[in-house]
Amino acid sequence: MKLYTSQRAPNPRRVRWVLAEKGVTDVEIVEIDIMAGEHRAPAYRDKVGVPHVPALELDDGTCVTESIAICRYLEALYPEPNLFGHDAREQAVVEMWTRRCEFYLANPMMLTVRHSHPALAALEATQTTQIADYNKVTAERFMRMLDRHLAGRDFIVLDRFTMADIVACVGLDFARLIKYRPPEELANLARWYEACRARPAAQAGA
Ligand SMILES: N[C@@H](CCC(=O)N[C@@H](CS)C(=O)NCC(=O)O)C(=O)O
Repeated sequence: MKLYTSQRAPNPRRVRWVLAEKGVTDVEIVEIDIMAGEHRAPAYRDKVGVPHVPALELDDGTCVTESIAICRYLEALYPEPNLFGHDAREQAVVEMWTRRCEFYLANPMMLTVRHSHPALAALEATQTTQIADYNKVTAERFMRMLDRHLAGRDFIVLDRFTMADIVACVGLDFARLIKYRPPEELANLARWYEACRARPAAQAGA
């Protein structure tokens, strides 16, 4: 298998983190330079179907994009440690929190960064301050809810580290590019965040 990835890009980092948690090392890593537009080159785009990273090329040539779909595929191949839930109940609540963290935290944080970091203007048709501001408000609303949820909990869902923790932590880490830090008063969020960042696998793709 080949993983097309890009250093510092948040969605590929989710996949690198999952590989590291599972101790998988036999995936060829192919670095795509987004800032140089390599993901838009016809050879890449036609192969994977979209001008995005990450993409996982399977040995039969199938290309899977969408970071969560890739991570689910990896979980099916390498079930332990489990990141998506063992039984139906666990899978439902992990999915619920993973989607919440993606829609209400990671995506808004990503838009905040892309619409405020000068170097990322090249990736947007129009870099717009209002989009950054609006999305920061959305993300911080979710952070406050997550902070309350994390009172007395070490992880976002279940009693162990899951995909939801990866998605949320990567989303917050990406915002460090603009020197963003979550509001200081969110102590439960801060404790959880530091614990996630301290995991050895957190370094993968960071
Ligand atoms: N929903 C997709 C998003 C993929 C995505 O947008 N990747 C970014 C890098 S994090 C990208 O390829 N950006 C290129 C661009 O915007 O031109 C996923 O989860 O994989």
